[in-house]
Amino acid sequence: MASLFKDPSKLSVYRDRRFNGTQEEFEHALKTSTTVYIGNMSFYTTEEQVYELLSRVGEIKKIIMGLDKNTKTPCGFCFVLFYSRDDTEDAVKYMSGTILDDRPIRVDFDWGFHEGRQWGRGRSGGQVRDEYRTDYDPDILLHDYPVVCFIGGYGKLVQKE
Ligand code: GTA
Repeated sequence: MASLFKDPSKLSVYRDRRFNGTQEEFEHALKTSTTVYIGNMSFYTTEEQVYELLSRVGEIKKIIMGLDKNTKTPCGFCFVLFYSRDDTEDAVKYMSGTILDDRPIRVDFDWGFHEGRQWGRGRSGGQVRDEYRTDYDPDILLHDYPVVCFIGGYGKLVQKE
């Protein structure tokens, strides 16, 4: 696992298309940031539950819940800001795949939270990938968990986060 963190291009397969900079700058941000993205969360998981779980790896500065931009309700992701880089790396190492509210969460390095990033970018208001839940896309599946799961009680079958 340690070697994974030495190569910034392998820190995350996710590339935020709204990051306003070069690939090098993006990779530098991933390598130094103290923010993680958590995906594949239940829509019913609360900030308190996230705090309870993630504070096991380190002291948390802030949690920002991801919200559906239309309904303003949680839509399955959040950002967790730590104080230290070591704790950030531990969150990715040890918390990814942990079951929270019956779902294996995905903890990913993030380039840093900015106002506006808390909103789902999908046309319906939620996350983009939820709108593709019946499609098979090997590129998206590669880095994820081989599970079929249900999104937060709405009973919609998704491939994965
Ligand atoms: N650090 O993995 C992540 C991550 N994700 C998935 C979202 N965010 C992430 N951050 C990190 N790691 O601030 C962040 C975003 C934003 C917030 C909400 O969460 O930076 P979103 O999920 O609603 O929108 O973001 P995003 O990130 O633009 O969507 P996604 O899923 O990556 O989609 C990117 C492109 O791939 C789109 O063009 C979409 O049409 C296409 N796509 C996505 N899923 C599929 C699929 N299954 N099949 C085909 N195409 C797909």
